[in-house]
Amino acid sequence: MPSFPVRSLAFLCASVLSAATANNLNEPITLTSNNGVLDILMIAKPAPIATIPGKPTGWVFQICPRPSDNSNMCPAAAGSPNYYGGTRLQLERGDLLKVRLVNELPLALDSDHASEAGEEFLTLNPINIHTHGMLVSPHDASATDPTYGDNIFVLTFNSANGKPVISPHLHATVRYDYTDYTIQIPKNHPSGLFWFHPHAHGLALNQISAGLAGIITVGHVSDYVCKNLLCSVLLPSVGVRHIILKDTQVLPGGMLQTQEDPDFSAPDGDSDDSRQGKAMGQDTTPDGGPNYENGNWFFTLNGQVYPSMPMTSMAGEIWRITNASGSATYNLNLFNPAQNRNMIMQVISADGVSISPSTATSLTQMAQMGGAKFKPEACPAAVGPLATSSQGGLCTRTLLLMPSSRVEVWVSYRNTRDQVASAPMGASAILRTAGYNTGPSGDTWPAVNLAQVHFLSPLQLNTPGLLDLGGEATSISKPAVIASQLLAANKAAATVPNCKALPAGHMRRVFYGVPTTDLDAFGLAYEEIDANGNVVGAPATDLIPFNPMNDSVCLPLGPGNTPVYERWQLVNVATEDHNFHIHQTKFRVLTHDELMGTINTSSPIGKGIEYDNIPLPHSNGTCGVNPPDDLSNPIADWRAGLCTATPITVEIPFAIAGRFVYHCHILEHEDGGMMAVIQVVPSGN
Ligand SMILES: [Cu+2]
Repeated sequence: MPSFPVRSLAFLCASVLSAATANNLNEPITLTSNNGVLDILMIAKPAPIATIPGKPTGWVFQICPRPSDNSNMCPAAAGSPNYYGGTRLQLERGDLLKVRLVNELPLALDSDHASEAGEEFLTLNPINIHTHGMLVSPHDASATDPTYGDNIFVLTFNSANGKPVISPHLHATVRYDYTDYTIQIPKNHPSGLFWFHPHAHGLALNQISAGLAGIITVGHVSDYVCKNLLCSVLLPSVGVRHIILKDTQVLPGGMLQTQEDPDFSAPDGDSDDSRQGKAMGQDTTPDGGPNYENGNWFFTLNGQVYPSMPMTSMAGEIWRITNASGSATYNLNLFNPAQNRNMIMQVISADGVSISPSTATSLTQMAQMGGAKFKPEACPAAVGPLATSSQGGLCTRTLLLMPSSRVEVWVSYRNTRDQVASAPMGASAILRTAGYNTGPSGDTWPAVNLAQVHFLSPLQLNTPGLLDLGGEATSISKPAVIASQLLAANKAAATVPNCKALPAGHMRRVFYGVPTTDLDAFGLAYEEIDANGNVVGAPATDLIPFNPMNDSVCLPLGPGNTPVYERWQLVNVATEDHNFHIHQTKFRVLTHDELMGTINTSSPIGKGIEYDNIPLPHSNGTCGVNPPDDLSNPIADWRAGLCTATPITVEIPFAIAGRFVYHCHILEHEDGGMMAVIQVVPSGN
């Protein structure tokens, strides 16, 4: 019977492979710029999601090259493109991104905020787009150029849905059916991973939860990975994957719920098979909410539920991961069942821009650089002659991705000593989110197994312990060069009377929390502090929900429209986590030592890690929840020492003029008011 084991092995391999290929993770649909231009039609429309059981109808961006007949229809596509998974726009530095955004969305019938006074227009489902993380102009349309930049103060309505009643809440230029955008990418824009999504205040959660998001890649991984000769020889053997994380709730009747409810599913202590790519609806909710029993909450990669990821590259893979969920936080790890622990991964970039680990000399500094997104570990040394090559690398076993976070990691099989090694036959791992609780008054995001990883290829012999990072993506993106590249747009930006620079040594302080006037809302508060931490001018008294008529922060660019560096202290007085995101720039988290020193404007963007969103951990204590009625003022409580917050101070270079926003990127909170306007004006000389 010598042939039996061979035949059975062959049969086994064939069946494993066919099962795997059935749901292998596909790359997103990709559109690439040509001769410096990417000119696309982006149609927001309803479509069945074929990759989710029951094929619920979501809202997707159908994207195609701009038709030569100038029509607003994409030609019929072959096959059944997975638009829900998300499209990738591949650009080069210096490119022009031209978008015609078309609104063919249906009414938004389950929008919570549409029932609020003055916000009824949200039912009409207006849309816009934001290029998240990009250093580009938010310019307005002008007499000579009817197109918009990365500007969220324009809303495109589908005229088939009717016309809005104009109210003060309608804080945008109203357009119908389509809007043209022209977004110039500076020549020194960092290479890396960014994304695009709608930014209509009050509807952002609904539209993104329904599927409206995709990614933007600028340049190439080789711009910042493997800049030395040894590593560059290896790079062609490193696979690259783009992973867009989305989540969507499907009600018991099969309808997709756009108003995502964090209480859709009960927390799950055990990791049973029912959580492969989805969490079940629960039959009771602690706050007496709807009954979601027999509903499903899908957690997809590129729109696919619990796909397989066969790793066939000879030197591992770089995963470019985007959290494109509306409100969900992912606490990612790669679990190796045979070793019963989470595998170590090298961090290549955070929020799309490569990190510069060479500036960190200790794990402590790395931890400060990493903030709360990574628990950094030294990268294990390689086996053999390349044993010293792990100097300076940042490795981790967990990735805390709050909404809008991106991370790039290098993944390869690891032996029991965490060293890069050839995988034994049949080695596999599970990409999973371990679940995350955002605080006493926060949300509990479920633990879900997201994908199966199969290590199928023996490792190339000369694979080092970590990939060399050149850091070019950050070192080229000097704010002064960005400002000079965008000089014309900066000069043309609107001016504001009495807009004054922040005095040297002063900081802006932004509070996050719940307004005393509306416990169902979210708000920010603003004040200025001097070098001794004393409040200058009007102190913040209460959290304020978003008011587009109130531009809380204004600053002019420096002489000759050069960048201005500011420090902002972010104070979360709420009993749940939030995060900080600001448009049109990136920022560094200051270490304690840096905070004690003075601003160093020659210290480039490019030192450490450049973020566009960071977690703000919840306060501990009783701010905002004091007797007799549990309605105390959280800011007053904080000043009285009733809670401890963990203020995070960031250094922000402002190089781009215009009107834009900063906000919490948990979109339930942003839609609920946790957003404010900032205006950067030209210097006038
Ligand atoms: Cu928040």
